[in-house]
Amino acid sequence: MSSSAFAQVTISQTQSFNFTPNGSQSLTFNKINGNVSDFNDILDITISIVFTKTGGSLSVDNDSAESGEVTFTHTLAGALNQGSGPALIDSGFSTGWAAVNAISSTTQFLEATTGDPTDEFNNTGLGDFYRFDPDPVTVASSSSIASAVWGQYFEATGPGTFSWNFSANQLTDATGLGGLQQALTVSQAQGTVTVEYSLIPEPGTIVLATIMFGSLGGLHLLKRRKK
Ligand SMILES: [Ca+2]
Ligand SMILES: [Ca+2]
Repeated sequence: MSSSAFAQVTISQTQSFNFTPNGSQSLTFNKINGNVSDFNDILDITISIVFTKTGGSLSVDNDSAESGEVTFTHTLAGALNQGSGPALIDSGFSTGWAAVNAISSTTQFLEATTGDPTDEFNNTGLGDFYRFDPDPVTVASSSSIASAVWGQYFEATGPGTFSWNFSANQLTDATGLGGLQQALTVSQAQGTVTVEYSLIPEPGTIVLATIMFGSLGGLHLLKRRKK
């Protein structure tokens, strides 16, 4: 095994969420114990989101006198929010990667209204009605955090934690005809957020070095590599 194979440590933490929109869930992660300057090298901080929307529905009652194609859209708009936690600014100085939309859509032909009241939603079960039950949708997003804010992920005085929250809002739309009455049920928001620290510990300064190298021989290899 080469010395470089010893050198890099990747610490991965994953937290899961599962809630009913509209809402949010707090996710707590560990900071790295030490100052940024305690480390020989910080290679990367990567955050990954996997977001799944399951269930929910969108029903449409066409109350217009016209028939035609109607496009149903059933979206769960998710976002990882910084709150009081470390900045979510990526290496392109954007936070846009932290917003994830799980989108389902279908286009259906609806008949003209069938005699039901034209000022309210009715489940007629006839040709002017359709219920869209979308399949589960999973979207993923991942980004490397800007080095300018890496210090926010470290705790100089010892082990520390931080919390972000993941939020999800249900959005629906039906377009194509006038007089469309809509009724919806919300999806469930489920998924994970993973924080990965890739770094090279400074020998002797932190527990991480012991865990990774397990012996003085390993530490010696790292020291030699730095010369
Ligand atoms: Ca109708
Ligand atoms: Ca109606």
